[in-house]
Amino acid sequence: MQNFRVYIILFLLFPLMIFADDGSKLWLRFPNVKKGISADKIISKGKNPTLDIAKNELTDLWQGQAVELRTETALKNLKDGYTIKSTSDKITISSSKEIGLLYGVYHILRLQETKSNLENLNITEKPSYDVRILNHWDNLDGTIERGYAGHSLWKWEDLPGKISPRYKEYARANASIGINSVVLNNVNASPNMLRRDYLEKVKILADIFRPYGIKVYLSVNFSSPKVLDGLENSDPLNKNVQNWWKGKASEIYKLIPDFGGFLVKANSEGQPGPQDYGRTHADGANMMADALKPYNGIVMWRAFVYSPSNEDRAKQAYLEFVPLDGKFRDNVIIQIKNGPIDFQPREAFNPLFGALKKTPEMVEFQITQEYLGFSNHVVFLAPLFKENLDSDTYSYGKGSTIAKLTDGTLMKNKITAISAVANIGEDTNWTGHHFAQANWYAFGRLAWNHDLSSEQIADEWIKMTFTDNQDFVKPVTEMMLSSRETAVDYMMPLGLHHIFASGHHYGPEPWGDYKNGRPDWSPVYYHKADANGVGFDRTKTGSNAVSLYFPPLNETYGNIKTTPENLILWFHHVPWNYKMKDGKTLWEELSYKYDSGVKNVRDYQKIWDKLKTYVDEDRFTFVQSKLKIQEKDAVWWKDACLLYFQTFSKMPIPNDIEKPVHELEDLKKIKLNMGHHN
Ligand code: GCW
Repeated sequence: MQNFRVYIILFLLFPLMIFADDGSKLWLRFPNVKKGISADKIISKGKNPTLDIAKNELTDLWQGQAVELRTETALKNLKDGYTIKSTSDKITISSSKEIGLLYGVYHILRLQETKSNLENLNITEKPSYDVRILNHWDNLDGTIERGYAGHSLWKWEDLPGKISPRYKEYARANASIGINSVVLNNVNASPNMLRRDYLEKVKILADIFRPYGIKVYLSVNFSSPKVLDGLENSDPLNKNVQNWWKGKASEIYKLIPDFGGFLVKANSEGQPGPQDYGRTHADGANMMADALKPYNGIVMWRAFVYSPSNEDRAKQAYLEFVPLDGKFRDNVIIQIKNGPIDFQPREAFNPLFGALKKTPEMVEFQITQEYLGFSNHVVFLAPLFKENLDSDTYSYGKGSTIAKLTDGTLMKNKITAISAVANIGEDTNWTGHHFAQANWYAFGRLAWNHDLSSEQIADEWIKMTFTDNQDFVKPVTEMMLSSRETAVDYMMPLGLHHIFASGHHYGPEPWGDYKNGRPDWSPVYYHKADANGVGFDRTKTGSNAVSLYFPPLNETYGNIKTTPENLILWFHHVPWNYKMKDGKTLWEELSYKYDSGVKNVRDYQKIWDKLKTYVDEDRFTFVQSKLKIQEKDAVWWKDACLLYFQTFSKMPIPNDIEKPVHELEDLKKIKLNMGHHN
């Protein structure tokens, strides 16, 4: 009897057990696949660990005709790319490299899972960038700076002896979208990363990642020679220091022959750097470049530098780096955040893009949602990435987009690269929110092909991650595609920026005025609200940051009438009663934007609730409860910003929008205990 009851319960639970999905498989779910083709239907020559993975993926997952995997030296100019050609009984994937064959296998698997046409395939793929790299901001103690998906995946304590199965799963997920490089540790780097015992741990990860085509890079601390080995200083012109880096490079390459190189944050937010010794960023970068050169390693030197000075923060990277153009070694690339401030919901592009004519540049995006509601908000980032890559800098005349500047089209860059700060942690679903997986996916896909549209990326991801049923795909695509603009609307519409609570950057604090701290970390520094209006004057009458842009953008942004309204408060201090293009006053426009942000989130809740039947229970309720948080946060943002700005505008909140439900004084008292310095 007892047993019988257990059986009944198990029987009732069975359907749930099948359909429960914890998100751990990401976009590699293959829900309908039991096994793939038999090994004798795979034609390939040679033996190689990467090829073995490709074959295993086919025997595990491929449901179609026979597959031939061919290495063809004639295809060298495709780099990691490949061709796919099909006849009725065979698909042929060709590439000059084994990794290209693996990428080709993931391509046909994607076609299979998105139910795409598999007939008469004639595909040629070549990656937009050579280095497609994730930057992990993971610390050696297992915490992650700006990480919202639990602790670090890297178990430094357990390595090199004990190996987590997730290292391989991580590598496979990256390979499936073409990511081929990773920086393992935080740019606020511990010198210990370069200690022998840590390098031996890094070697293990590099060995696991290698067959998946992934190279390991490290963030390094500029003071490492002094801190680790007691050198008198870490001055880049000191011979002993130079030799120290050469020795370190040789030690690393003995362990990891294909090591990628260094990522460096120097003289930024308190990190040490060459300026500590009166040297330039070029002196610092070149010293490391010389050490890595014999092994083909590269230096990614970050342009995220600013200090509390009278100069507008949005100009500082430009002013620092433009005079150094031409002074860098050819294995140095300058890594530039998409905007000139700091990964805000919307920024103008960084004017440094296109301003360096002799030095390769690469973009740094942020996948982790430091400024976009952590892992609580649905914000699909492909539109943000695309907006930046498609921005025309005019540096070589019309059509000089950031994509074309960085991918080698306009400058014959020896190195082309694109990077993003990862949102990955040890949470079962990897990214803290099921929809945040889409941002990892989107970055990989765009790094491979920056011409893909946000819509196509969303479509692929939804079909592989959830279902290809159009009744699900359509509304979810709409939600994802509008979600970034929605977040901008309820957080910082019309070009407002950096009005976050200090430190953790979750939630609003437009009143923040840190008189005793860094003014350039204060929200009031960025919005400059007063009785007259709101916004940062970056025209000639203000900081004149507009002059850093190439014509005609300097004029376009310099004139309030021609500045795109979504950046109007980025470039101008705008009177509250200024007439916007739709006839509303600035104050009204601001009010409606905040309101529409809130309304859109409520629409997302309705959309999601209707989709219950298409999603497993686990993911359905998970996303449903996250959307509740997002809705509450959106109302919080709207009330905080409108009530606070109203103390300056003294104008009424338009009658047809929902009234604030909070008191400003109560909102000012909210102090979240989330730590962090700036
Ligand atoms: O966005 C800011 C973050 C810091 C980060 C810094 C950087 C790693 O608030 O946490 O430090 O940028 O990019 O260096």
